[in-house]
Amino acid sequence: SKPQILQVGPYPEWDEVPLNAAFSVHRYFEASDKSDFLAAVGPNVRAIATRGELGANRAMIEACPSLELISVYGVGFDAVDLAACRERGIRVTNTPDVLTSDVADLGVAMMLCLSRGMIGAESWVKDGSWAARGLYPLKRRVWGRRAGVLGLGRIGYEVAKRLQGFDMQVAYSDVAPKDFAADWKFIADPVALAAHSDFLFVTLAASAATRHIVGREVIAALGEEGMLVNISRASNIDENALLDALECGALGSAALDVFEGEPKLNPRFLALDNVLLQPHHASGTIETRKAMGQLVRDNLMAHFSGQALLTPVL
Ligand code: 8YV
Repeated sequence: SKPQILQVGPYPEWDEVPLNAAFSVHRYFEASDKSDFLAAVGPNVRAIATRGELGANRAMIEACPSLELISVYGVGFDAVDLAACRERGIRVTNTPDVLTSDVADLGVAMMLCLSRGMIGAESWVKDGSWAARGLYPLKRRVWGRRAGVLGLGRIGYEVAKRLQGFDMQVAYSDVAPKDFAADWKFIADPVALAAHSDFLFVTLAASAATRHIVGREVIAALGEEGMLVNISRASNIDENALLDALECGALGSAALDVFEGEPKLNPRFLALDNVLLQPHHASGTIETRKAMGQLVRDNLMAHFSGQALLTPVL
């Protein structure tokens, strides 16, 4: 009698237990033949529990004719086919707010880590270079320099606040100036923002409209001393343009938490020494992931008990 749900990707144990207690769960990620599995369980599925980066595509949604709700474990819902949901009146929820500060923290940590060369510096200690070769090469400061925030939403705002705390000069780009951002310079055009920045943070919700918004022009404007930090989605950046610029030094460096085709990434990234590569874990703290899992379940529970969804997208 428990509602049947489709679970697209794995969750931590602390989420699996209560999810399985409340629902009859079909574990898509464990099926060896995904389309056979969907054909078998799809007709009974009333909700999908997924993850930000996995989403739910049209084929999956169509295989579930009784689908009522998609509950996303993540703030980004770009991987959910919203058009397919709208056509059928399927509701969608995400997990905003609970992850904002952790995502901002990781973005700023990546900037500091890469600018000060902390990964290489640790190797310098561990491999004996400090004793054998002497002082570690000098790196670039962060405080006092110019930071651009592309997309001043919830996460961009928390990034900007932190950068201000580091005594950086903060500018931002968005569709319009924000009332709450009077301390920060508004620069509408992303290319102009990049030209004005030593560090450019990409904090935009991804959509078809933002695809490759960081393209060759933005990257060229950021320039050979500039650093790009991406804690949003890979699709916001033209990855080939980024790789070309990093390889020839037209862009100084990049700190990236997201990649096209992740968790596999373009091997060109692995050959670079002007990058900091992270495994899409900006929201990955125990505290935040527990809150995200709770919100996924609370939305499912609200739906099946006829209450208002807590954090609806659709
Ligand atoms: C992932 C994210 O969802 O919030 C988002 O949009 O991309 C992340 O929080 C997380 O890796 C869980 O799947």
